[in-house]
Amino acid sequence: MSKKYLWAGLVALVYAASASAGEVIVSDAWARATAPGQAAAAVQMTITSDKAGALVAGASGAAKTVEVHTMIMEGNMMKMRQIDKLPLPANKAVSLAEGGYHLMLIGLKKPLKEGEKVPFELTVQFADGSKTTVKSEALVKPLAMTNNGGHEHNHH
Ligand SMILES: [Cu+2]
Repeated sequence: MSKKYLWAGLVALVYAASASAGEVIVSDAWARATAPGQAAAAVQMTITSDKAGALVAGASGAAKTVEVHTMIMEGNMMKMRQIDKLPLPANKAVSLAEGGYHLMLIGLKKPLKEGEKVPFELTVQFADGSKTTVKSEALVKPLAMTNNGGHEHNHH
C-alpha cells in the first residue's frame, strides 16, 4: 500500500519535470562495483511505465556504449545477448534483475566504486510511437556478496 503511494508521488514528480505523454518510473537501480580491468557492468533496476511501450535504448556518461541485454541459455552456458526492445506493459513493474534483463554499460570510463552513483538515461518508446527519456542513477554495491553479514574469505 505504502509503495503505491510512493509511486504516485514519483509519478507526480516526473510529470512535473516533463509534460510529455506517458510516465516512466525507474526505481532501485544498482550495479556491482567492478573488478580491476573490468570494462563492462550490468545495471539492475525496476521500470514501470503508465503506458504500454518498450525500453529501446540507454545512455550513460560513465560508459562509451549502453545496451539492453538479456540472458539466454546456449547449450549449458548462460550468455548475454543484446535486444532491441524490452517490452514494458502498462502499469506493470518490469524487473531488470541479475540473471535476466539488464542494462549493460560497455567501455567504462573508470571503475565503478562502492557507494558511487552512476547516472544513466533510458529511452522508452510508447505504442503510439512517441518517445520519452528518463534519467536515473544506479547505486554501486560492493563487489562481494555480503549476505552473511561481514563474513570475509579466508586465504590459506
Ligand atoms: Cu550484459
